[in-house]
Amino acid sequence: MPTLPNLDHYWLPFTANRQFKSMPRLFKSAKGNYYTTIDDRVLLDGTSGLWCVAAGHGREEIASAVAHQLRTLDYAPAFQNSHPLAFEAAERVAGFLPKGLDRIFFTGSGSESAETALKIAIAYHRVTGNSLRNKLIGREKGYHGVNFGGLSVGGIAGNRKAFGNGLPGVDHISHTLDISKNAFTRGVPKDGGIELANQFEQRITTLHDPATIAALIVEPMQGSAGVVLPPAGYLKRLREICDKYGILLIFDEVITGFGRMGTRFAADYFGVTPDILTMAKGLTNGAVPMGAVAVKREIYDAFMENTPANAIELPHGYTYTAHPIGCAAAIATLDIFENEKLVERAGSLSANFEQAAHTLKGVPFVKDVRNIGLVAGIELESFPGKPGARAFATYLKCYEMGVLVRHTADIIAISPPLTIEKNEIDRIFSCIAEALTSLEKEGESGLDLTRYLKNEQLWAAHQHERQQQQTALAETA
Ligand code: PXG
Repeated sequence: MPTLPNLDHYWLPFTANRQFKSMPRLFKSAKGNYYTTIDDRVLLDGTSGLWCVAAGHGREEIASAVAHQLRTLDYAPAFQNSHPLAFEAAERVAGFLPKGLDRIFFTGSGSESAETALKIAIAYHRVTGNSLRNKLIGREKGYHGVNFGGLSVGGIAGNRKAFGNGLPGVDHISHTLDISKNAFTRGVPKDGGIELANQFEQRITTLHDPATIAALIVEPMQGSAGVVLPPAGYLKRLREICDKYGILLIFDEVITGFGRMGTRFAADYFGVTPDILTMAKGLTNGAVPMGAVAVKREIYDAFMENTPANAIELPHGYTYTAHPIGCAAAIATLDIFENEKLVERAGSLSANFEQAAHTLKGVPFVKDVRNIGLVAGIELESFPGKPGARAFATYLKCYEMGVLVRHTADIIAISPPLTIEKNEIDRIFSCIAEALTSLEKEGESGLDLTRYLKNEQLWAAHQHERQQQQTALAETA
């Protein structure tokens, strides 16, 4: 039996800690499209970690670039000093982005990228003489990380309600999910996009003075809320409305960036260029915590032109902005994307992926399948009175069968590494089908957590016992 670490001290994020510690699911290594757990289960990674390991796990190129950088320059002060890789990484990221978005601010995560983008938007209007423009608009079901700005413009009630009021001067527009009309649509829904986007204009003109709105922030495809797609024409129309009223459009591409849609960014997929674009995750293949915010050159120039010489143009930044290790990892990641044509690979696999995802139509409990690029959301009917339980049991069953899937509420989200093979795509969806079919047979007893991961439950009990003995020994000593 593998020995467990002491589970007492680590407080896990977005996790039912007591439940987890009664059934710990610990990974010890990863290579290519697979994880290995501490009891040697091999799991096909259907989720790219948390949507971040786009180029597959254990990439030597990244490991050696990072190791070399650590030995050469482990850290350089980020304020008033820098290091050459920061500039090289920014140039490379700019070269990967849609034309025009070529001034790059580095952060340490997606959440920091969201805060940075919102702050730049407000500060931009101030620096150009429009200090009244300081309201922010987000969307229902939006996820922009967990810091107060992102939380405020975000639209997932469960993430917001524990944390008070958030920022003032924030409003939200509707999400675009309508299962009653669009269930099992392949790719983006065809209808309704313009009407939905027009609600934005209606909201800002009826409830606000549009001249007080600094920015609208949207995920082109909502990831965390369970894969919510924009209907055709929706994002283009948002762009037009923003232009009409002088509002900055921010795309949060933390999930959709780096090939996930089969294009470099969702901006490329939809042919809509935002004024500001946030990223993280795939930027370093998940290997080093790092994010970035790209802004249009005009925005950067406005700060340079409207601030006194020798003054700090943007009083914002982090100790770990453009960290040398992050920059080394980002450059190595972009090299892999280029050398292996990963974006093109994702694009050409998308049709197979869509086909495989939609084989779930007709499988027990499946009420919608949504897909785009290498992303699929499978929405399940909730078990009456136990929201989320069915998707959680599906995740545990798939884990037992050797496939890692993500669950949020009663939605399963699939987002494999872009290095996934066709047979592996088929395996992910057939595993989900098998899990759901057996859950149907088992009825409510299938949701009983004591049925799952017996090995893990045994360790947890064992570890608990050991700790109790140690505490008793310490007390008698
Ligand atoms: N914006 C978007 C669009 C995201 O998806 C963040 C910001 C925040 O990034 P950081 O690096 O601060 O976590 C995210 C993160 C999931 C899941 O399974 C999604 C995220 C993170 C963890 C899990 O849906 N998205």
